[in-house]
Amino acid sequence: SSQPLDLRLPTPGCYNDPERAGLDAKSVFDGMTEHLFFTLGKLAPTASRHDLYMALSYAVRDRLMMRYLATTEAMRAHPQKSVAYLSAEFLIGPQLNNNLLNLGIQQEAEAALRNFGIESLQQILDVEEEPGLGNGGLGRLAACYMESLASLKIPATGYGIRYEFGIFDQLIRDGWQVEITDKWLKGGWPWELPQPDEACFVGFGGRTESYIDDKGSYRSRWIPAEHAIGIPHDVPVLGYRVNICDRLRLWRADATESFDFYAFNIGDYYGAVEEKVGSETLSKVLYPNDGTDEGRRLRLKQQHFFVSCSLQDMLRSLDNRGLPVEDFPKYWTVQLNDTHPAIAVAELMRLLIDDRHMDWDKAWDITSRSVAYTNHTLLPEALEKWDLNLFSSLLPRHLELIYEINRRFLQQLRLRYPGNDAIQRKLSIIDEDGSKAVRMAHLATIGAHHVNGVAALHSDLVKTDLLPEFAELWPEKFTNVTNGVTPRRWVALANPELSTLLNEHIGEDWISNMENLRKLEERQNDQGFLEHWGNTKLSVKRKLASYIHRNTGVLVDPSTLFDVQVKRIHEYKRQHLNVLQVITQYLRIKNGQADGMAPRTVIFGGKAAPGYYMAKLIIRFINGIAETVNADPDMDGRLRVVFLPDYNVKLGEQVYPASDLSEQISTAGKEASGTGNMKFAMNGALTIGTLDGANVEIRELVGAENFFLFGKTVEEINDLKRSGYNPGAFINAMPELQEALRLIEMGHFSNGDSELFRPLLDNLTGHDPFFVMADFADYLRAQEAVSLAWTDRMHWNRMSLLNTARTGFFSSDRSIGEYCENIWNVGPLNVDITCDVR
Ligand code: B1H
Repeated sequence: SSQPLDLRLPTPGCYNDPERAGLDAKSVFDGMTEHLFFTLGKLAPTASRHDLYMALSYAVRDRLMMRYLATTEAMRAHPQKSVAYLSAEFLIGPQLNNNLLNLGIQQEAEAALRNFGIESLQQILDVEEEPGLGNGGLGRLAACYMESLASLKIPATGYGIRYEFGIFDQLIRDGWQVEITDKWLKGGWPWELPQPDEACFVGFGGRTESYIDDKGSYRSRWIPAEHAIGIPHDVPVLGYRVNICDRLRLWRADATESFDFYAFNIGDYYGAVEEKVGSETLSKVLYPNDGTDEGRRLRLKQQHFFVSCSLQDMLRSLDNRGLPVEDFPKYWTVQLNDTHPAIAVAELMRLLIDDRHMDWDKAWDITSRSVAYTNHTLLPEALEKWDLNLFSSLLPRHLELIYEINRRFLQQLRLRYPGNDAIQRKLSIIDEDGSKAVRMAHLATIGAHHVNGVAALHSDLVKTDLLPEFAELWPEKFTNVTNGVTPRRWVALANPELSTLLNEHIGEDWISNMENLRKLEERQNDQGFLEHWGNTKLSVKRKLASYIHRNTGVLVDPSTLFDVQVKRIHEYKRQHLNVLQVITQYLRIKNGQADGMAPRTVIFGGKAAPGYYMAKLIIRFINGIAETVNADPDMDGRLRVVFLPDYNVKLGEQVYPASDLSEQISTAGKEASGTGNMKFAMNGALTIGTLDGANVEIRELVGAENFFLFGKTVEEINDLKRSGYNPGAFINAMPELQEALRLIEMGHFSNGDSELFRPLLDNLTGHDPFFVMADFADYLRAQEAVSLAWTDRMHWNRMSLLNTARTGFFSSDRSIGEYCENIWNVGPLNVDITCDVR
């Protein structure tokens, strides 16, 4: 594989077509060669795959810079409104292939690699580590939205945190989850550009004081006890085949020696080092919100840290362009991705009032015209509340401002509802029941011009159940934007086999206008095409089967029905409902009652929060069933159970395209939207699901006849709750379920250990908080309908095709279009690529 070294410098200046300059295979090869030699210090003949990955990535990053700088330059020369998407999580996934796709140089890169003796691009893509800077759907949504913003040519910055360690890596040992530190930066990450010149200072703790300014006015100021410094690390986000390249600006907390500290403690060198070490831990790791006291304290610090840096950065961008601070809402629209960045409401007020000496009304006008809030959950445990003592010790000035925001808000309430003290207590930002706390959802709702939920059903529930009084007070504030996912990553990139088929039959236009998938409906009765459709799926399933064999040792048959549930492990998502159903199938096979049952490969994947015992036990449960089922010769050719370790974006890209059946089985009212459900459906999987989150809209769009519905509705669940739910009554009516529970209790799936799964059994037969028993019979019925449908493969393929054809609505381009139109009031930016920026 040794190649002659090519050390020529890149040709400077323009080519005939500046938009395609440097994007031919030869240029990519030259760029790689340069980077191998100069950036990586390697010679081509001895370069490892990782070296080649790095060299190609740097060469690709270079090729983003023209568009990236042209976008920045256009925004400097012709300022217009830009989106600031504030999110504690951005689960961006692997970058190389996405950038190749959006630039349109996948084949050129493959050709360049051949010159280094690499046969397929995939071999290099496999080397890439993904940054796990998020937990699940919420973080991945932020990443899809950034990609769509760029593809729609909307100027935008995603602001977040550059965690040194993202979500843990998951190992499975003896069936249990083991967490390993995610060292995603260890091999070097070529996609970021640190910008130390644009660092920002952020304070914590200390006290506030009043003073009289030089104009004789009384003012407050904050004297923080410590500081952190935020260093921006910018990741270019290129749109699909456009000249806009937006930016993800992730803040890393760095060491500080504050000026005060220097002045007063100049002798205390080791003390200074300690403060440095302390502030370096700020962006160290992604925290769950249910952690220890110290974990919670650090989480609030992280939130304030990245929000303050980001708002300072936005204000500075106005200063730099000579734009007045009063015009903030004209140039920035600030979206809060859940309440994690909700401190922005108080921090923007502080920056305007304390630093810019603006009066309250003006500052509030600017803040409330700029900020909007997306709610992502109704689960009480996920609604952020900060203990008042913790809050005041970290952010004393913000608490003062929040009290004033609250005082004015409660005054407004008193006028509207005279004498109604109950409503004041209920809506106050300060929770006074029990130990006092700051309710971040109330702060966000009061400060925002729009509040949206993430699916039609969820947005209704936000209005009726979560914030009903706020919705009555400000009906026009509340709206819905149903989530979406990017068709670039989740179809074009993840499913090249399907993409090729689509491109051949309906053209490539669906990639930027996904509603064009409707054209597929014309083929729904074309036998030949449906066969082709099925064979395409089969070939993708073969790849996943090979991955499963390599990574779990389990041999699975690609011709069986791939029945998949991948998502975070949580009781409300009800992986245990799925497992119980699998046990029933196992029993039916054992008892010779499995006629007409589709042969299945049941696949699970997902991480459990490290402190969530029941979720970890569910993983152990899945693995216990897998072990027993897969070892039983009676199950050969009929049933396999697989738990895929370390589910992440990269693995998702292999799983969604290879799935036949998508399990979306949460308790109605609990899953705000779901986004995996959309990725499955657009890749032609059929859904078995409850009327929850976006499932409702998926079913409406694909047609009830192409969706396997089961389970109680939100109303029925509420009725059950009201009348005193008793899972025992449901269990008694189902002999098969009793038999399954008895086997578990006997230790049949735990090598005779009858204690192992007891907490799970006690939970299900006792309170059953997520109504698993209540939905079991109907779930089983729906799974039988799945089996029956699978026997008529042409019909199945037709339903599959219709799922793909009718799910264009779930493109994040549509979601972002709605945000732009209804919430942000922003439009596209046109950028010409010329040589001027170089
Ligand atoms: C969603 C979260 C979330 N909702 C707390 N809420 C977190 C809450 O680290 N924390 O503390 C992290 C994440 N995540 C998900 O958002 C919903 O459950 C999904 O239904 C939805 O599709 C997704 C995107 O809107």
